[in-house]
Amino acid sequence: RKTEIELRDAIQRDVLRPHYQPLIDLSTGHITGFEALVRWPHPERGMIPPSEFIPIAEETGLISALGRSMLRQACSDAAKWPDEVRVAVNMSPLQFRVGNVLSLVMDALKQSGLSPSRLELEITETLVLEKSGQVLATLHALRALGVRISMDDFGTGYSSLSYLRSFPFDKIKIDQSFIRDLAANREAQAIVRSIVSLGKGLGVIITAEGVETEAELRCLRAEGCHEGQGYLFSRPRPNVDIVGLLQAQK
Ligand code: G
Ligand code: G
Ligand code: MN
Ligand code: NA
Repeated sequence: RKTEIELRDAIQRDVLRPHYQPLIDLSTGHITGFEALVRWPHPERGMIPPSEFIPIAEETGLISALGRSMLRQACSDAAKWPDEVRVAVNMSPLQFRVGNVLSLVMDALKQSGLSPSRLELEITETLVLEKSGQVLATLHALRALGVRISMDDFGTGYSSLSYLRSFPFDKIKIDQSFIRDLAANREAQAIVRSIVSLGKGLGVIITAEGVETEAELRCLRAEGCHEGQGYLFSRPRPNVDIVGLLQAQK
């Protein structure tokens, strides 16, 4: 396939770049960190979004090289941000199956000089549902280093609350489908309310994804949701814009 060949070439030439979307503390309005989201600047097709090539990268195994590159870039970019600002990196379940995630992370931290406590790894339910002893051991080892582990896209897929007992997450990110129409939709409100209460009980930070309107923000604040992310605050931006974004909030 043409896209696969071009993607392989783009990874080899190291042209994929993370863009960064801020995570906002909803009680103070301050930026606590940024999620790294991969972008592919293509000479003819413009900026290609990850939805168009992450699935191909996963099918072809290119996700290992892509993931390693994103982790390295995100850590070295974040190492130059102010000390209290964290970076969140998405990890494909395939990376856990194929490579040694622990040494990958340790290498990226060492090369960049980033403190482990400033790195968050976003994983999905699929990974935890595999209930692999090896995966669980890796997650515990990462956490022992001081790296934080977030459950991404919570509420989609085959959610089972039992995995929240088998692994201690630091953060749960509510999928954006629950945030749509939050202001007008009582069912969505009830779901968000119960996830926030679950988070309080477990001592886990709750982040709402895909916050687009002031009305959604008001609802999330009313429910006591800790953190928000979405176009209302900012679209994902290249690293050159990040220092300016942080200055502007002061
Ligand atoms: O930026 P956008 O909303 O288009 O991202 C789409 C999807 O791509 C999201 O589900 C996100 O988790 C995923 N994604 C973005 N960057 C990365 C990455 O570096 N690695 C992996 N595995 N997934 C990513
Ligand atoms: O990793 P994850 O699957 O959660 O990726 C987040 C995705 O959601 C990224 O592709 C990002 O560009 C996208 N996104 C971020 N904020 C918003 C938003 O406010 N609205 C919508 N529709 N998408 C968003
Ligand atoms: Mn994510
Ligand atoms: Na998500």
